[in-house]
Amino acid sequence: MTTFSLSKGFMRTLMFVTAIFLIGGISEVNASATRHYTFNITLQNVTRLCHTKTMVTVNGQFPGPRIFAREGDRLLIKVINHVPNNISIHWHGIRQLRSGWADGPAYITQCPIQTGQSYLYNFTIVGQRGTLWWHAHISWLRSTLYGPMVILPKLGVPYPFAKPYKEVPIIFGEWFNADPEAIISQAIQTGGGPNVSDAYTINGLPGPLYNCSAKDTFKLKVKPGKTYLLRLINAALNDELFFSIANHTLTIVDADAVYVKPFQTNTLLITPGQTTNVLLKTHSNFPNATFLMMARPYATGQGTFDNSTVAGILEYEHPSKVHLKKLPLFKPTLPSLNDTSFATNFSSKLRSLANAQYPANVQKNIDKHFLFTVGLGTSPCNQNQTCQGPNGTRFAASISNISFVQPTTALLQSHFIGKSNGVYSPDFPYSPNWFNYTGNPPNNTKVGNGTKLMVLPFNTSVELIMQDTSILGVESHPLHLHGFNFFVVGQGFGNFDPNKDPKNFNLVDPVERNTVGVPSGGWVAIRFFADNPGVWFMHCHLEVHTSWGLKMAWLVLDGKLPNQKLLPPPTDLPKC
Ligand SMILES: *[C@@H]1O[C@H](CO)[C@@H](O)[C@H](O)[C@H]1NC(C)=O
Ligand SMILES: *[C@@H]1O[C@H](CO)[C@@H](O)[C@H](O)[C@H]1NC(C)=O
Ligand SMILES: *[C@@H]1O[C@H](CO)[C@@H](O)[C@H](O)[C@H]1NC(C)=O
Ligand SMILES: *[C@@H]1O[C@H](CO)[C@@H](O)[C@H](O)[C@H]1NC(C)=O
Ligand SMILES: *[C@@H]1O[C@H](CO)[C@@H](O)[C@H](O)[C@H]1NC(C)=O
Ligand SMILES: *[C@@H]1O[C@H](CO)[C@@H](O)[C@H](O)[C@H]1NC(C)=O
Ligand SMILES: *[C@@H]1O[C@H](CO)[C@@H](O)[C@H](O)[C@H]1NC(C)=O
Ligand SMILES: *[C@@H]1O[C@H](CO)[C@@H](O)[C@H](O)[C@H]1NC(C)=O
Ligand SMILES: *[C@@H]1O[C@H](CO)[C@@H](O)[C@H](O)[C@H]1NC(C)=O
Ligand SMILES: *[C@@H]1O[C@H](CO)[C@@H](O)[C@H](O)[C@H]1NC(C)=O
Ligand SMILES: *[C@@H]1O[C@H](CO)[C@@H](O)[C@H](O)[C@H]1NC(C)=O
Ligand SMILES: *[C@@H]1O[C@H](CO)[C@@H](O)[C@H](O)[C@H]1NC(C)=O
Ligand SMILES: [Cu+2]
Repeated sequence: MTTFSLSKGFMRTLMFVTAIFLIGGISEVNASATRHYTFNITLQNVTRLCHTKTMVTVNGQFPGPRIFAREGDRLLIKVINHVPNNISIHWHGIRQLRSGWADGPAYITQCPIQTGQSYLYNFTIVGQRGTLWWHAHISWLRSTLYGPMVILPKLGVPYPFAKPYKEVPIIFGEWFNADPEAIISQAIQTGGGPNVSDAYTINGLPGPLYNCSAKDTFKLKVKPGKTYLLRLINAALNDELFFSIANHTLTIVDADAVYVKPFQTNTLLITPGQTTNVLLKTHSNFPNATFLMMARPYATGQGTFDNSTVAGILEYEHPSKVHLKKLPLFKPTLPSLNDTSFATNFSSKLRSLANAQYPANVQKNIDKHFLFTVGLGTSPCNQNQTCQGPNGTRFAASISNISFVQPTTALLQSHFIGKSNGVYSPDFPYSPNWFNYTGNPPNNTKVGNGTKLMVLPFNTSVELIMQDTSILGVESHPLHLHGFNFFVVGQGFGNFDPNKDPKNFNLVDPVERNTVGVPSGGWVAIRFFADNPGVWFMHCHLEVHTSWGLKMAWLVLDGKLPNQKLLPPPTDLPKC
């Protein structure tokens, strides 16, 4: 048993509040181990855009601490709740093989950790390496409770690309001048859309394009002629983001902690919940210039959104002290805010590496085919209340027209102890009544509701079509599946055609990931193998849509063999 500590190569320089983070040689993270972390959930005053607010943090840090591990490691993370809110933490993208109790979504796999209580998250990282992240999984607390998980390959196993000189986690977030918990609770009460954020952030810093924020700028200092590995994470609450660095090309090498066939691009798109590793090759000579890296949203819905831009600075270190401030500053050109053709083109370039060492084991014989609609809708206003949703209703969202009703106890525990009556029903509707999903919207926008689970026998091979609808407007929805990676075998616009579209599926090298954007006004086809017993949440990673009910859960039953069964819960599992 060893305890990992930040190594000497890990440096943190503070210039005003401008922070630079670099990871040194990866060999400094020692071989396979059990790694211990303590997450003390505390309140901390943090100032951005000249607004100081008291926020929920891990160990007083914003963004939260980084977790470093290697493939094969066991992680033991003790979360102690010292704030008034209920807390749970999700390890986003971790497969959690037979360790569903550690997955984290509140009321799905665990009751939340109450004030004064603690819970030890205990899981092993099996067959995964790359960048993932952790975040709170209750209400909107993930707006301040998030951080990177850097999973290195096993010691001695190289990357399938040249070893980078340095590695840099870059985590995008959203800053609200107000308390996000108050924003979402007010929206739920009124039925209207929640207020949007005031800024985007890079590693917690909004950068120079906002008022009163120039000193809070992420700055990456680089040397000429080197390759840097940027570990990008979109932790924003409600917005997909375009990202680009002026005068530099990025090589995408990984998506959601799975290697991809490398390709070059000036701009990338990353949805909330997604991660991607990219190589940044610096100019071979000192360029006599400084460069901005910028991110701003890709937005397809009808609602208002934060249309601002976060910027960081890429600065070349020069041996002789040139006046860096006097150098010309170049800005990248980002796609327009609604550039769906960029989104389509970019996602079509993502292919699994699919070589002998990292094969793409795409499911070929499908046991169960499902089509779920995903989209918005309305639910009726309470009597005597005036609601601020469409035509005096409340905004809602659904999968297969079921707006998920959060239970008051955890689904996984109800399943495990065999007491599901009154908690959930195992009758999630797998196929909606056909309508012209992406045509003129139906005049009835009302959604159904319930706590319904889709039950899968152990080792079911699943194909799922997720079909966007035009109800209240088409929109891209980044759907995230817990407990599994899936292959994205096809996507298209309009209505999925079961006779025509499967002929074009890519079963050779489809990208394998845990979060995929359902195209605005289109569909996506994914395949996964249900080899992990437990209750697995699936939801839109736009938090506002999740709050409106765009979520459901799969129940994967135990297999016959002893090693195919969910283990009993840990003794410190929180109670509701
Ligand atoms: C956690 O933070 C609280 C409040 O700051 C402090 O009282 C407590 O000692 C901390 N616990 C640990 C284990 O660090
Ligand atoms: C935050 O600032 C307020 C006002 O100055 C102060 O009362 C409070 O104790 C501070 N909270 C923390 C956690 O530092
Ligand atoms: C973590 O889980 C493993 C597998 O269930 C178990 O053997 C081990 O005792 C647990 N560790 C702790 C500290 O609870
Ligand atoms: C950066 O790109 C712009 C626009 O393409 C170009 O005009 C400029 O010369 C480039 N600057 C450097 C330092 O490469
Ligand atoms: C670098 O740029 C500055 C300002 O534009 C200019 O004065 C200087 O001559 C340039 N140096 C070189 C080596 O190009
Ligand atoms: C952002 O939205 C505001 C308010 O709707 C608008 O005035 C502004 O022009 C927009 N900015 C951009 C860059 O689209
Ligand atoms: C995208 O936005 C531009 C400018 O705001 C607008 O002219 C155009 O119609 C929009 N395109 C789509 C497909 O909505
Ligand atoms: C609605 O208001 C009426 C008249 O004020 C009252 O009689 C009724 O009980 C109210 N209904 C509900 C559900 O609050
Ligand atoms: C709201 O009502 C108007 C007029 O009755 C109707 O045209 C429109 O479709 C309704 N919108 C929604 C979202 O129900
Ligand atoms: C669905 O609606 C679209 C747009 O109104 C229309 O072009 C298309 O023909 C419709 N499809 C079917 C199968 O009715
Ligand atoms: C909704 O559409 C149906 C079928 O097109 C029609 O019969 C019905 O009258 C419409 N309802 C309203 C409220 O417009
Ligand atoms: C579920 O739907 C029923 C029937 O429309 C409605 O009365 C109830 O309020 C809904 N529940 C929730 C939590 O939205
Ligand atoms: Cu969504």
